[in-house]
Amino acid sequence: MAFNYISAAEAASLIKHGYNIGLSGFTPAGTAKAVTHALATLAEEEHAKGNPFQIGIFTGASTGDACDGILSRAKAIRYRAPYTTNSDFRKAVNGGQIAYNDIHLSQMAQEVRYGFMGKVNMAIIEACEVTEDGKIYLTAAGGISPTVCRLADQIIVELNAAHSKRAMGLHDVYEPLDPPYRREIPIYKPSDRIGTPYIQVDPKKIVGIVETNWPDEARSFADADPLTDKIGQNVADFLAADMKRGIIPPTFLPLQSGVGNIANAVLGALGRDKTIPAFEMYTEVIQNSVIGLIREGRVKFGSACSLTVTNDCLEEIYNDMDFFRDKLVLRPSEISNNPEVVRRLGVISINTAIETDLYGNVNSTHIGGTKMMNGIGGSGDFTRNAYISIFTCPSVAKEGKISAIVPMVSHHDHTEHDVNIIITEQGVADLRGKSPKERAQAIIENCAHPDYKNILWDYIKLTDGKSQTPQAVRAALGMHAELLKSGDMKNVDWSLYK
Ligand code: 0RQ
Repeated sequence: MAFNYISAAEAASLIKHGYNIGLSGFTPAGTAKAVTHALATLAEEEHAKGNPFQIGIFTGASTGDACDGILSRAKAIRYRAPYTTNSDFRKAVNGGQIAYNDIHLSQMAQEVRYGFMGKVNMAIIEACEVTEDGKIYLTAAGGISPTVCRLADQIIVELNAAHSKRAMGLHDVYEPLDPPYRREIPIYKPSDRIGTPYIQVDPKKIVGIVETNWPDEARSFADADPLTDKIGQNVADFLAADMKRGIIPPTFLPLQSGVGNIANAVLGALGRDKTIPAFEMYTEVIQNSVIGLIREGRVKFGSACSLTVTNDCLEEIYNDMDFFRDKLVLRPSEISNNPEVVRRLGVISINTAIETDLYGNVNSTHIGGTKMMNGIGGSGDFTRNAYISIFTCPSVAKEGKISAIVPMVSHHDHTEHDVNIIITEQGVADLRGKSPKERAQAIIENCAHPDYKNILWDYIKLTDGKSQTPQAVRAALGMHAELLKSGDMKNVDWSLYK
């Protein structure tokens, strides 16, 4: 069947006010860019004419400025799920202009299938190749593309020449059946492939192909600094010690690691620590550091949802596919982050906290309990099901005016039942096998910044000190209240709560 090659503006004109669009991508990797750009222009034109124009967006994780940024500035987004990192989107969400549904990334595709978020009218999928019989070959991310392609009434393909056709074969596309017909997901090791390297669609649903040459908006991360280096080293030392005492098998276990500078520093430290054997990754995002470790033979295999790497790194991978082909696989997010598989493989998860409380509850999403930062991402998918779940963060933020260790988190993402280890630059709190009161001791002594240790112990004195989880309910958010009042948690006056 001959496809209809159209411009991005023509493609955008097929999208109507009120539509829900399903986008490819996971992080800025592999997201649609050209049609969303044109859609922002269309929305602005419609708004100028006094017409409403807003859409719902279903995607894999964060996108880039060419989607979340430009569409939120154009006031074109009514609803969006899941994770995002864009600052303009964040402003619009916290300003009450966008309905944002921050769900676990592994659940996104199935909740769309279950109909929780409404119909998918149009899928916009970035591809490196599409065949006349309807095989779509994705670029740098799996995301929720298989699901939205199947559910959408119509599909637009952004055929992006910035992604080499050598990406063909990177993907393992697999969509589980829904209950009551779902079976086990037959992945028994990170390198298992269980699907096809393409998405098969009915070619009649492809209403247009937009040819582009638009590189991913890859972020490069800051070089490791002494703080992130120390956190990374603490993680590596902790894992090496756990292996030495036989908790982690000598073959090691697959790792998952979140996104960002700390994650990069952690992987750097793990790569350098030769007491840890070469390991595999069963993770959601592969960053530059992992590619380096694959080249060095320190990472044997990487299973992920996306290659969130800089463009020169991506180019390097595409140019050397003969080397990488049996060392990398990209999966849809419901498989890369699948709780069943994570638990079966015994994945060690490493994610980032905004704040953690004395008992091991973690807030990864909200500043001050109300303002959305990014979202939960895949951190919950992995944490709840991990062999060992680790959270890292600097012990303080904003020049020490904020302690990341607080009496009670201002928002709960990961509960005390799921969090095993907390690591800051100060040290490691091993919460495994401990009661809440024992956890508080470990967290204050090993993880809190020295400026806050006495403040936290003084808080404990306000409690009865005996209950299962000692809290002084009125004072529990006292450090947050002080931050709002004076701008520095250190000024908290516990006598006000006696
Ligand atoms: O503020 O941007 O003004 O400098 O938060 O913090 O330390 O630069 O760290 O970029 O890794 O972000 C948890 C948000 C950390 C991120 C979070 C302020 C701090 C700074 C950013 P500035 P850093 P990061 C992966 C899996 C979601 C869960 C997860 C995240 C800014 O890692 O979104 O891991 N995680 N998902 O100053 C007030 C505090 C603060 C604070 C930090 N306690 N109070 N501000 N900040 N702590 C994603 C995927 O699944 C794809």
